[in-house]
Amino acid sequence: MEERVPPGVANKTGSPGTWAPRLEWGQGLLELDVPRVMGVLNVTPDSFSDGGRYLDPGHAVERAHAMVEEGAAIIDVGGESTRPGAQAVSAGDEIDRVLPVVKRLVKELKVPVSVDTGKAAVINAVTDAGASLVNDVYALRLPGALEAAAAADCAICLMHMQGEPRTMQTSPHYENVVEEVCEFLESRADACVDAGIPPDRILLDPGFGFGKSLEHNLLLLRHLPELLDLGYPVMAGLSRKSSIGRLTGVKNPKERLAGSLAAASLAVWLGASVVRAHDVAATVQALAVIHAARREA
Ligand code: HH2
Repeated sequence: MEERVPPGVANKTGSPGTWAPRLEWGQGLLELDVPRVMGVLNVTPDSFSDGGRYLDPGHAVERAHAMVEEGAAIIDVGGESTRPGAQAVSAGDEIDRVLPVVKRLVKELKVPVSVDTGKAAVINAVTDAGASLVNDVYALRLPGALEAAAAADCAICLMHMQGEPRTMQTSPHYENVVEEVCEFLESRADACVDAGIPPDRILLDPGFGFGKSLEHNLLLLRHLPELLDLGYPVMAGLSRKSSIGRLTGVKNPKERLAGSLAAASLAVWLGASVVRAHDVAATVQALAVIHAARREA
């Protein structure tokens, strides 16, 4: 495969790469030549930082419009919390939560709509309704998910997670976290390509906080360029997460903005093309500075 290193990020020989990453789906494409922000919209009662705020579809749609105005390039709708210890939700309940919102957003927004799900039935329902991206923390490993995503015309975000949400933070263990995450994501991307999903529809995510200690998260952040070597654009989701809380001593997730901006900025400096964030306006502003500085570099 050609060496796919984004402009401004040093490739293996030390010179800046020229690859212009992009994400495609049936009806569209998102150029990733500038870092993009994916705005988080959780229509759940129990998400770790915004649970309960957007359960009402009207409020959710309003919030999505506000995030687009603030500069979000993608809106990610989630109907099941994946925080450590979260209770599982049936496919039917998840569809009931996300589908009315997705239907409206697809009609009303000019930006692609993503759905944070791993269940085949939900993937079928939301892609039929016009969602452009499936963001799957299970990396399409749940029964029927790979087939459902391949049959739809959507882009895919494949995320690494050790274990499953309820127990993943109990005692995460790796011999070499960077190598293991890269190997896992490469094998899942290969599985997608084998199933007929074109490589330009694939985004990779190391899954910060998903079966990882603080040290694992920091190693993955520092070594993000190794993930870029796989030849796919990378997304990073560190917004308000407990790692930020541990590093800063800030207990309330909503008060972790400064730490989240530092993490998002570092991730983009190290090559991430998309940042998943709750605080869209501030993140867009931070990334504009990082992008300009990286181009100069
Ligand atoms: N993090 C969360 C959820 N989905 N998807 C990707 N690709 N990457 C992430 O880092 C990621 C994700 C957790 O954040 P949030 O959605 O705010 O919380 P909850 O899972 O409690 O709804």
